[in-house]
Amino acid sequence: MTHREEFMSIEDEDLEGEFIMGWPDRKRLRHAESPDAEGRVIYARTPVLEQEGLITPTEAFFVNAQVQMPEPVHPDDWQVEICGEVDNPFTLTLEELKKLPARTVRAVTECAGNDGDYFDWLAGTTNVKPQIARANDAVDPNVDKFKNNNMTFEEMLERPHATNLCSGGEWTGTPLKEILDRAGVKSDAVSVRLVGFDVGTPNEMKLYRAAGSLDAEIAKPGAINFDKALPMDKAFHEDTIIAWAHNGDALLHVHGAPARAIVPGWAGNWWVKWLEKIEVHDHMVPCYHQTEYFVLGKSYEDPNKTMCMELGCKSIITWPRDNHSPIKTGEHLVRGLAWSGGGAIEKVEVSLDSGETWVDAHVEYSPDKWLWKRWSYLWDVSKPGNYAIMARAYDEAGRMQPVTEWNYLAKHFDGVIPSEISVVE
Ligand SMILES: Nc1nc2c(c(=O)[nH]1)N[C@H]1C(S)=C(S)[C@@H](COP(=O)(O)O)O[C@H]1N2
Ligand SMILES: [Mo]
Repeated sequence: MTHREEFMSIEDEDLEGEFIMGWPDRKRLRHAESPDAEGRVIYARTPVLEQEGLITPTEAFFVNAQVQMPEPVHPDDWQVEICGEVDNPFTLTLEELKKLPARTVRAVTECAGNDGDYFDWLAGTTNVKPQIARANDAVDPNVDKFKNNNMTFEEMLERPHATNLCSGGEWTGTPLKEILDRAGVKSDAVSVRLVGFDVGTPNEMKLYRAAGSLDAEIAKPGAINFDKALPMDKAFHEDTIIAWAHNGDALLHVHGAPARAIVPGWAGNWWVKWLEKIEVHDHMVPCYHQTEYFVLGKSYEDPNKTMCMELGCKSIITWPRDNHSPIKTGEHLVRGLAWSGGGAIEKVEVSLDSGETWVDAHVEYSPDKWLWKRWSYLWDVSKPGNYAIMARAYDEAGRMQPVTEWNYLAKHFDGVIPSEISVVE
């Protein structure tokens, strides 16, 4: 057997042979892709359980878009317009944008709907426990239908659990503040509307499902550009940037090239991709994806719905997971990731007895407050039996996981999910 044959015959699913640059190598992380009819990726999940380190490689970074992916625009043909309640409206080409003072920010991007199905599992309304997918798990074949607003209510109910929609990235761009300061924002400004050049009709079935009935009177905006209106203080935050680079390279089309917004701490939907307009307003613009789609509330009729803004405080156990059972008595490294919309993670606690007692996990040092941190706990288990292992995170804002209550659209899930593990001799 040649080395090549030997390497390619490895059957361990984590070590499936691959050749990189002509050399045998272990399997590398890639996202699980959902393509459209033309084979172009329109959705992809990060293999978050298998990730090493803090930065998700670009080939493994999740991809999401609320409506259809737009056709790409050549960077030389692109410009962004700054207008509205400003003294000096102007446009910027990519070259001009790059001449402004730049900043690099490392942060977690998490989709507001990530792992939302756990809300119902924790509430006990379903006993089908959702699972965070592994790299090899199949993806949703119906994403195209969903994005084209072409999905039936039944298909909506059958949709797989929305999971693995979070990644860690390094983004380089221009602080939005630098752009706004040059435009001279008027004193009555309240919000900065960021507009993408992608256009589409939002999916209706998701709102019908959340409202609980096809008779509900849901908002139907028709074909719209994806847009979000940032409140002034977040727009002027030094880490809110208009990025043209991701993980050391130019942005990919799927991530919003030529330039997109980075809004650390706030859910992915604020991170407007394919930016074409920055519009300052003297009121909070009622963008559809702000008033209807990304809101927190007790029900569709709730008169006190609030727009989704910063994420909660969250940890996940990446090992062991339910499907690793049974494991043997002895030493095991319980490990995971923790992040928060409120800033740096300060502490992670682990429970090995279903939440009765908690011990401090080791939290790895990281200088980046918006990025997740790795944590671990060396567990020496001598008694066979069934264990529920839990983790909970604390952030610098003094918040403890979980922060977010059950809400009818299942957004910003940050609950504590036990890993249910049986230990054998
Ligand atoms: N223009 C535009 N920007 C968008 C969206 C969109 O549909 N259109 N989707 C948002 C959502 S819901 C998420 S979770 C993130 C995903 O970013 P990514 O695909 O780079 O991971 O982009 C956000 N920015
Ligand atoms: Mo999202």
